[in-house]
Amino acid sequence: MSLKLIHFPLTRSLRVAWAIHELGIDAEIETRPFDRPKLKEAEYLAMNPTGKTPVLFDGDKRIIESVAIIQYLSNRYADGRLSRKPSDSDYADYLQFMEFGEAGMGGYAGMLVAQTAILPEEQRIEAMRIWAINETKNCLNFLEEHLTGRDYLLDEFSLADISVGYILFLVKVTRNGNLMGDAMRAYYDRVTAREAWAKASALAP
Ligand SMILES: N[C@@H](CCC(=O)N[C@@H](CS)C(=O)NCC(=O)O)C(=O)O
Repeated sequence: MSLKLIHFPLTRSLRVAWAIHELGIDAEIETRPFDRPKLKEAEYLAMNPTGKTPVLFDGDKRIIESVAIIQYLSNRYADGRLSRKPSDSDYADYLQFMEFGEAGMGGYAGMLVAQTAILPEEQRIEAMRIWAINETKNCLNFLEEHLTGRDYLLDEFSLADISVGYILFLVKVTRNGNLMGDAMRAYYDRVTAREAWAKASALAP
């Protein structure tokens, strides 16, 4: 096995670094500064032609898409730990929340990041900012209801918490944590108190 993650702090590669530590997988993590223009240069495009982060290499095999990568790592290198199988009773919830973290919330969170943090103020569009906030709130309300009275999205910590937990991190770092309800805040504190999160989020170039 020769696994290598190209990691950029704060970005979706954090999901992968977090999963690597949770699963105790032996992988090289090459950490680079998150410099968006560099992701569009030939050296990086040769690794990930979409110019996005993350990218993981398993020998010659390249994989992009953070949620796909963490499932790959669990199923191929950790006996499916933190994943669920079709025969498991919580399989439907598992799939739902794995997808909800990125397909459901990722686009809105990305818009939130752009419209409240990344874009210079003069390039922000107020209607887009409000749209991103409202759609994010809608997603957070769904999670708030599900998490009320629960510690994790499933009965125990799983990859679904890594998928959703990372997006909540984006909501927090863009100073939109006020959109989160009480159950969500407690949940965020719980998942980010984990040792694997601490190790992954401390990675620096
Ligand atoms: N769905 C993809 C999203 C990848 C993505 O949008 N990554 C962002 C960072 S979190 C990125 O590379 N942004 C750079 C850019 O858009 O220029 C995944 O989960 O891997």
